[in-house]
Amino acid sequence: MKIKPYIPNDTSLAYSVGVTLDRFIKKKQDDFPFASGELSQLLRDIALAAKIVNRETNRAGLANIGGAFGHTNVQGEEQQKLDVIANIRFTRALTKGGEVCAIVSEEDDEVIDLQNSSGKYVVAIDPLDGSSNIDVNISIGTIFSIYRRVTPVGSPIQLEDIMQPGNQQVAAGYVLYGSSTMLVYTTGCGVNGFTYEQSLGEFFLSHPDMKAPLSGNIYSINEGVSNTFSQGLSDYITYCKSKNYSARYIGSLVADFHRNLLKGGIYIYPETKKNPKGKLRLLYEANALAFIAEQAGADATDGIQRILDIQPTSLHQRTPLYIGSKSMVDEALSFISKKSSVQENH
Ligand code: AHM
Ligand code: MG
Repeated sequence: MKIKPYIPNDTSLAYSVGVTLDRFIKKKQDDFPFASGELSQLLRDIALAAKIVNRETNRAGLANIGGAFGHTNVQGEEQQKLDVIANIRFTRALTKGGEVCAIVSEEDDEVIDLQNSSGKYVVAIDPLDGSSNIDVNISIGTIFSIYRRVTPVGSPIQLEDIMQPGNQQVAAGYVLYGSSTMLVYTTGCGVNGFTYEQSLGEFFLSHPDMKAPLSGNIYSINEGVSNTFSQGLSDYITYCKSKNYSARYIGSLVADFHRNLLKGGIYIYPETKKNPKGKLRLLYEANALAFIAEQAGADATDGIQRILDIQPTSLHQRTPLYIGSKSMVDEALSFISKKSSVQENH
């Protein structure tokens, strides 16, 4: 009997589906011999909830789960049914896993204490961002940040476990429910993206070691409220137009961010008359994307300081956000700072 070694046959007829998210997480864990595996499990829990939310979003038009829920959340925004469903799904997954002691969610007024003092991690999450886009079949997303608690494991959670600046994140990511569903995450060693293969029920590595272009020609901002922009920001937008940059704004942060990360561009949500401190939330929107941006070689600031260095003072704190290709963020900042110093001189 002859024994024949297996030689992979890389034909285009049977394309290779590659590395699953599970296998990738396990491989990364093995790189750290003292890792306990809890963070890996936590990432898997999030991926599982993402698959369920993906299923719910895909059938939203059929299952009477589109539309408003009839309540507003703590920020006074109308909750969609899918906001509530996604919040339940992620909370359940994070509770069952046992690695998490507390959750901060856009959909809950207070911190959720999971009464699991042996959990090492705190998760801040926007379960379904851009949810006003659900009913019109436009991409939406989930955004999450993971922190290690600072108080000893085994003791009750404290505010200091929750109110950590973004530079303390141990992992962060987003799920984009778009033309395909993707999960993109970082643990501080680069950024990797996984595409969901529906028929196999698995995320596969599709975007290894993602790097943002240093520059780009896309600017993403809600220009409908430009009459309340600062002079510096208005000048920057005029500059973008003079350079024939493309305006692209979906109104779903994850989708706008993801496109700009791949193609090169800047996303801006500034201070406006309606949202004097910006609209986006520091703990579960800006921080996660800022961590990913920096890990991919891009930048994120509030116009004055690095997003990741902002010390949070309240749970649902908002922040202006300038995020994207490094040189575009620098350019935007140079316009903004010029005008604010002129105004200060008056
Ligand atoms: P949400 O968390 O209530 O969904 O709001 C966040 C969304 C972002 O996804 C998006 O970029 C922004 O709000 C759009 O706001 P606007 O309609 O003011 O431009
Ligand atoms: Mg949101």
